[in-house]
Amino acid sequence: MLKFYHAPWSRSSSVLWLLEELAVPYEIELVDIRAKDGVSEDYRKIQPNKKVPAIVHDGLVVTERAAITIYLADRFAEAKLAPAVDHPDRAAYLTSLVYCDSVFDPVICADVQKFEYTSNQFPFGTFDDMVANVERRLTAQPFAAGAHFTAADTQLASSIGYTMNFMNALPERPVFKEYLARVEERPAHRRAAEKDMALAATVPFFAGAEASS
Ligand SMILES: N[C@@H](CCC(=O)N[C@@H](CS)C(=O)NCC(=O)O)C(=O)O
Repeated sequence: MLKFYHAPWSRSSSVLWLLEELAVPYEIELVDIRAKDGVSEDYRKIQPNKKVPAIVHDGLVVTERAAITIYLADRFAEAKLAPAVDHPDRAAYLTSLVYCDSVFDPVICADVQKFEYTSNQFPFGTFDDMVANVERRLTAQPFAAGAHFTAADTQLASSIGYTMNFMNALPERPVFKEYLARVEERPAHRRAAEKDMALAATVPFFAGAEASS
């Protein structure tokens, strides 16, 4: 059984969506990343920085969201969520997928933390360049890798949705909203969102927030 280390409403939620898209059996191991005393030290033997997501599949540990997404979509290739290695869409697929965690995510974090920097000081470049790039790509094509939904969309759409709708960190653009509308109507997305909502209700941090609101 594939074991999935997850925290609801976090970066691992895109992997939950992907698992629902792949329709493979999996078992969730909740990691309480919002625990008052921090994540249990035991978890470090799975994920060296004690972060989610992580998976264990056939006795192999995979960490880092981009690696997990690539691994799962390739291992469960029958779901057709990863262009084959010799398919022309593979280039845009890998580029978009890795971009989410190597550029999009750090750029947003730097902006939220009000870092002042120039593009050549960090490998991820500037906020304006990132927003312009994502906007340009989604104007040119309906999905992250081209004409078809792929595993790269579980990451890109999760990143856009969370940072634009919940963090208000990404500027609202019609093309981002249209893209989210396209992908979020997928049954697997709805199933994952419902599962995440139910899981969040079991997390003391969110239960406490509800009680005090
Ligand atoms: N580089 C990691 C980052 C994952 C990450 O930042 N996860 C956050 C959740 S959104 C986390 O586990 N935070 C808990 C902590 O830092 O203690 C990846 O891509 O998988």
